Amino acid sequence: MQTEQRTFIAVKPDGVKRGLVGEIIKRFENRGFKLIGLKMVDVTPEMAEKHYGEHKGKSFYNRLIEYIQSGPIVAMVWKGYDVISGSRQLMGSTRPLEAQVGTIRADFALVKEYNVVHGSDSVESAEREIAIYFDENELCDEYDNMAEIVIEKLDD
Ligand code: DAT
Ligand code: MG
Repeated sequence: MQTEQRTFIAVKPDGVKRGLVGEIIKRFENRGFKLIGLKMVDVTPEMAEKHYGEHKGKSFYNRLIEYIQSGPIVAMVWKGYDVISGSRQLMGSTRPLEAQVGTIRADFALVKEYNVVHGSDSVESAEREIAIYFDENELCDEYDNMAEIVIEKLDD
């Protein structure tokens, strides 16, 4: 069953440096998802540790925390039907060489350490991650866009 959700998406520092922000946003827009929050952020150590808390203790944790602070990210909130799994599908597998061609990670990345984009993996992590980067009053949901049209079609 399709449900309306919100998710946290970030263009990671490598994606920003490589000029992939527009390309990534375009793919989410094309899919029919609705952009409700957007900003550039220099991630602080506190934000990085909150964001990746689930990976604390793993061998790659320190590098991951460093990497997410290695330049600004573009932090976004997207809304839509099944946007959490839909955005994971658009992003592709964590390991770019295992991702399907046509996904962001397969098309623009080679290694998991620099895989260009982040997306929440569950409703709980989405709400937790949104709260790290946005105040609720920074989210703009009061406008009609393509996502509304897609949702109407689903209801037919
Ligand atoms: P995803 O970003 O697909 O949700 P994840 O949550 O398992 O993947 O991991 C977060 C990020 O950490 C991932 O995008 C890249 C990095 N990462 C994951 N597993 C790794 C590993 N074994 N070695 C190095 N970096 C890793
Ligand atoms: Mg993850």
